[in-house]
Amino acid sequence: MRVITSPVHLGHDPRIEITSGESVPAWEVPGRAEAIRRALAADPAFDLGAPAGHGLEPVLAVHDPGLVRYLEEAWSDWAAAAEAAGSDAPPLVPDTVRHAGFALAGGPPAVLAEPVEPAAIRGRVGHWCFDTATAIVAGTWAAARSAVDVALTAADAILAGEPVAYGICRPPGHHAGRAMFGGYCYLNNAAIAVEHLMRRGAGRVGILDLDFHHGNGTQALFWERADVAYASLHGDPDRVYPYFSGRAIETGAGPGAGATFNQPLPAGTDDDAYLVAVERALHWLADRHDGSIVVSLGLDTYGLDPICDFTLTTPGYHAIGRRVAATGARLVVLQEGGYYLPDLGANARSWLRGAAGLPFPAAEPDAAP
Ligand code: Q9C
Ligand code: ZN
Repeated sequence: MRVITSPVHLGHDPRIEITSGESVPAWEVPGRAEAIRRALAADPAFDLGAPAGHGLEPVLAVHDPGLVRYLEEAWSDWAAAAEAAGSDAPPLVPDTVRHAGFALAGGPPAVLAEPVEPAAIRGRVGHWCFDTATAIVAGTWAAARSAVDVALTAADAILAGEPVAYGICRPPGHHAGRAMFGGYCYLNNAAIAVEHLMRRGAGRVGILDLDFHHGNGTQALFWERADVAYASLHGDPDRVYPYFSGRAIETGAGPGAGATFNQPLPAGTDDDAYLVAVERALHWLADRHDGSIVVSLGLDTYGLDPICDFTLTTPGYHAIGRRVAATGARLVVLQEGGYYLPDLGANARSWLRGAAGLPFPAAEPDAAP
């Protein structure tokens, strides 16, 4: 199986996130992608390669040019302001975000059509970012762009006839929308891959979002689209992040009415219950795509994940990968979350071996250096 990976993500090391009023060590760390890469490199079933640069055009096909411009210049502006004040710039996190209530204070609808991006650096970040867990640091923009190239190169592999390709995307993407970022995500790798596949003649593309968290960004991007069906399984937003989307009543709108399918799941969801929900999602997706599915693969559904509450297992991932591949669709599998580093590589390997029709590995291979 083709695996696309790039070292550029290493420069994105946000170090901290702000959770429940405290600055804590970031969960979304460079070691995540490294753990996966090492586990796959040690298994001859996987053929690791570098991404090809695809430029900004596929990014701008999905994201607001203002967001792209912002992400590109945020760190240098922030660092320059800190330098002028004689200090080192800390990771950039908003302290005020554009809550929906601000729209009511903005005047008549004509004025609200284009919310104004403030000039101040501390205001700009809250215009685009919706949480306090998604810091910008020196290497963020390069890493986010590189994760997009990883996703697009994996998509190219299935356009060239491969049945399955996997991209070790870092940072992840499914929380990022057209004009917003958050949830450790800056650019929506999966959505950009979907758009790329469609523009190259793949027909309707299905999305199966298996991250523990609801992919609010991906859902919003395709909310009114009839030609992209989005199915997600996730922790119930009544209980967990991102709280404001992922309910079963959310099914799309306009031409996209009925093309979104959410299954919020309870704490403690195990392999068996999860596989039933996967079956339901695949059944729903079956006549809504023309032979390709982009999988947002979060491994934060794992029993030992430090920030989530499902109880999936390493062999469970093998069964899920096998089941998804049994659809016969070509799969572009893109990494999203997953925060238990000791088993992250084994879990990715297990899922992908299932998808490739290979047996569950009897033992961990020796990690390559
Ligand atoms: N106490 C992804 O898995 N904060 N993003 C959660 C936990 C943000 C998750 C708070 C979680 C973002 C790609
Ligand atoms: Zn997640």
